[in-house]
Amino acid sequence: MAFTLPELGYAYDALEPHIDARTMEIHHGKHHQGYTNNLNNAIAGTDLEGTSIENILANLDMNNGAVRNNGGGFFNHSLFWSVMNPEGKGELSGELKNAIEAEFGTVDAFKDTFSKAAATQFGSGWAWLCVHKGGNVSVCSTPNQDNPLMAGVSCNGTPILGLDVWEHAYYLNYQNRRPDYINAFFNVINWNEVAKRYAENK
Ligand code: MN3
Repeated sequence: MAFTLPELGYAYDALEPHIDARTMEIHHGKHHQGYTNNLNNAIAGTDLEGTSIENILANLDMNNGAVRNNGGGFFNHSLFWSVMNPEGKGELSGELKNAIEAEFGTVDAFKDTFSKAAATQFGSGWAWLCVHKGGNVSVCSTPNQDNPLMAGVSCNGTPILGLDVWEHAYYLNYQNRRPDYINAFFNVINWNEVAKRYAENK
């Protein structure tokens, strides 16, 4: 059973003005489709075919560039689409908010930490909010399509919120202004989905 490109769950223009429709269309339809196709090609005929993406990443040979880059790309974008929705839908509350305040002090301090992780990731990569067994949360970033599920990566935990800071994620609308894109992301976070992932993985 090959991996398939997940549906967005909202229209390409649903995140405007924060993330523009053309960027979403190319990002989902071209970039994510490409990672999906290349992942399927990389695992075809191997023991990895038919296993879950989480299993593939947790047992990854970091020297296997095709699976590392495309498996990461497949998982990371699937998470990314799911943790966004149109502005004004859902807010941070409940046990996830408590965990964030326990770790960072305030929600604003969390946003600062997450924004810094996203802004200072040199070149292409991702910023993450992760949950650990017991319920603690942490923030980290990874280069390229790496993610915290990979055993060979310096940050760990289960990612429950991710922000793509590759230039392809923002360049059409924001050009070199990555900090503006990061600020805009906070307007479209689907906190209900992040809270669900927190509860499932704490
Ligand atoms: Mn991307």
